[in-house]
Amino acid sequence: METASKEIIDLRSDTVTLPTEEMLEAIRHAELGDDVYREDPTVKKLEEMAAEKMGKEAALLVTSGTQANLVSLMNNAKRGELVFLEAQSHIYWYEGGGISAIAGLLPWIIKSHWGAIDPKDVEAAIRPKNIHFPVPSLICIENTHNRYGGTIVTPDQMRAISEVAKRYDLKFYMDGARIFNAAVASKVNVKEFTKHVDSLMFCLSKSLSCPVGSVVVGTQQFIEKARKTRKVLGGGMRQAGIIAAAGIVALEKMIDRLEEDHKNARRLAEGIAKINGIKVDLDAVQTNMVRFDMSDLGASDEVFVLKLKENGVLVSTMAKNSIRMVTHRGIEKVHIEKAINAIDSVAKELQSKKQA
Ligand code: TLP
Repeated sequence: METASKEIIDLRSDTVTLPTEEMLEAIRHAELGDDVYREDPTVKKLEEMAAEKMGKEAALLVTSGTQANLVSLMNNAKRGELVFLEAQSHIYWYEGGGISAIAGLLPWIIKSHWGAIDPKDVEAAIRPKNIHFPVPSLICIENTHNRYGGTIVTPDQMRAISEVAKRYDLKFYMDGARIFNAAVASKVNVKEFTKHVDSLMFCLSKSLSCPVGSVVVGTQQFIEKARKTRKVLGGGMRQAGIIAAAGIVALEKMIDRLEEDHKNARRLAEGIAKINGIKVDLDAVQTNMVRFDMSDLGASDEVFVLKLKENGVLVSTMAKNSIRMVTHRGIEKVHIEKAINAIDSVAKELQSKKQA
């Protein structure tokens, strides 16, 4: 199965991937039950597989990455407590402020280099125990880091952060929406990353091609509590095996192929790096995303996105003059070449207007 339209090259996100034929087959034949009663064998199987893969005791299927983060925040900290977050993190930017509105937590943001917060900055942000200060309880990281363009927080960097967490008795959580991209690109087992955190989530519905779902992973006790929190948030699902069935195929078959997406992202980045008016930091292209600056073209990012769309290529904006492209299973070599050509012709058109 391919992306929704054959004419359009959709580089907006890896969330646009459609399920594989094998997933659809698995969904069709999944053994089902009521998962709120814990009677769905397919969900149980996925959760066991996920826990095992991540080297943790237990896992819980949830509806989305946003719900996974919310459940985990609510589980890891009490209302009014302080959570250390990377300043460009998805939780802080793109989850509708749920961290405060629903979880009642106080985000304390820490700037970073390419998404990897410096443990010294976390340490400096921890204030002494004092009646005036909110109680710090949690450090969150994101891996790979979305707004930095899919950059990897390395296992070494994670270990250093975990040491601060342990020293100050804080929990350590990872939004690992794309942690398999990090593992495949680093050529290490995903456990090299996950062993440093107490809990994490990863998404099935992004580069792994599933239609729906994310998974929260942690200790048995954490997941028991998460099950209740998920129910409170309206995320208790009944015959959720139809979602889990695709997730099982994803864990079995869709991880190794991520390398292809990474190669395509690299090819795309190298191709557009040669285009006049486009600035791309090739060192930041570490997984399946390419982020570039087009401020020299003399047009707004909105105009650029629209012009590209007219040329059959969909991309998204991340910030003023900053464009993101994400490679995924629906994108092949031939699409990469077409996308580079489309970007080249839009850049030329905008530059000739700028000079006129
Ligand atoms: N990211 C989406 C958009 O929301 C920006 C995308 O297209 O990349 N954590 C990270 C790191 C994410 O990138 C996302 C989704 C989520 C959490 C939330 O997942 P969903 O969309 O399933 O709620």
